[in-house]
Amino acid sequence: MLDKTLSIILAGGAGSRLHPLTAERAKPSVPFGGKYRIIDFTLSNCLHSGLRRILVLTQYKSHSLQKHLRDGWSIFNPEVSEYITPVPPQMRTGNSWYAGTADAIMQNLYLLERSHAAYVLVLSGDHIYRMDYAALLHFHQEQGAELTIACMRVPLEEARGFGVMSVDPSQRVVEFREKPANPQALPDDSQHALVSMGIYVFDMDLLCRELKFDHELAESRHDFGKDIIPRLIGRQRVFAYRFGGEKGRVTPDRYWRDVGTVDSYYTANMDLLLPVPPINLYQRDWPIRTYPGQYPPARMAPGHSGRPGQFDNSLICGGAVIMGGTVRHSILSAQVRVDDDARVEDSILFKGVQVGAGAVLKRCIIDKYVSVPSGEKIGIDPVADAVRFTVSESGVTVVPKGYRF
Ligand code: ADQ
Ligand code: ADP
Repeated sequence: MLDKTLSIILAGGAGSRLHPLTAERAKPSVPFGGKYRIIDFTLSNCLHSGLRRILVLTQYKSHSLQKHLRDGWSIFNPEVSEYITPVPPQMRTGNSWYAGTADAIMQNLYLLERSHAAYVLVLSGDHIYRMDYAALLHFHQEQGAELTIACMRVPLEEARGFGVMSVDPSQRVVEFREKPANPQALPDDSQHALVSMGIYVFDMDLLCRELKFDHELAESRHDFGKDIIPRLIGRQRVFAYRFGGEKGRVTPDRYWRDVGTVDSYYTANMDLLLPVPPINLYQRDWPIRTYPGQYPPARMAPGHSGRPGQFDNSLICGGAVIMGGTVRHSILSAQVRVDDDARVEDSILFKGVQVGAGAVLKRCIIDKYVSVPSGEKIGIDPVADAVRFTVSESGVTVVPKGYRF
């Protein structure tokens, strides 16, 4: 089945709720976990699942993403480059950009038709998870499904941000509502709902037919969740695949995050610092690939004061230097520098961030190459920060790329 599957990663959405991290880059290209970009998780899943025909559909602010795919997934990992094809928007069906997720594929229908694949795996480029898609494809075939939607339980109050579904005992989907105001709970669990992960396996024939039909509908938004899927329920064999049911893995995969907002992005990063992180970056049979920057070793050293540089429960990438500062429960990307008596806590510092002597950072995300002056305080007073920066609902302060103090 793997040979007969074409994988399509949707990587073109605007990611507006992740602003300002997406001010200059598409969401799949936002740095994650110190050395990765968000899309690396989905691409690694594809490779480790044995998928070898992968299209990445780009659109919004795709320069950074294109560069990452070229450098991380081609030049520095040449053995995988032949499997992955970035596709720019080409306006093949008219004078417009992709209107919605289904339109993104419709505008590239010629790539589907000439692939001679039997199945299309539709994936999103902005989720953090580890998943063996081979098990999903196997389920699709076993059920004789025409469309299979990967799904999982989430707390009821979170469900209104997703496609919410109901299934019968054979796991056939009997109802699908995109982002309902009042999501329906599971029959056996009043606190949770079953939601779509935005991961679909389509029979090629059904997908091509439906995309062409949808293309002609003036009132359609040309979106899988809003238009295509609700229309197929009750008419075609649509099944739900419960994520986390795969057998034979060292750790059961139950962790999946749509990092669509600053708060969900921040929390998913911080999850990597839990005593047992829910996603294992160290599993040798499932490495997350990325751009392998060439950096000198990370270094902790005494600063000018003679006090030692320290860190505790943090991820520290190559070339980072902590000279007399203290870093706690934080993620430091490559080439970050923390000077004398500076304190960094519960924060995420992107590549090349400089933290001057005595500065204090708490619950911050600082974008690439920002230089924080000596003595500056960020994240201590959210009201004052909100005047200068973006502060999330839960009080995480984001200092954007290019910010000058
Ligand atoms: P959303 O999270 O709202 O819902 P959506 O904005 O449709 O997802 O984006 C899905 C993926 O497609 C993202 O990776 C995005 O970057 C990409 N994308 C969006 N617009 C695009 C465009 N015009 N061109 C190319 N790519 C584009 C969906 C489903 C829900 C489900 C959640 C799970 O509709 O039912 O619950 O995903 O996260
Ligand atoms: P961003 O702000 O998102 O990093 P860029 O336009 O700077 O936007 O593009 C970044 C991408 O370029 C990275 O994802 C990475 O794969 C690639 N890249 C190329 N050279 C380097 C480098 N020397 N250091 C880090 N990333 C690099």
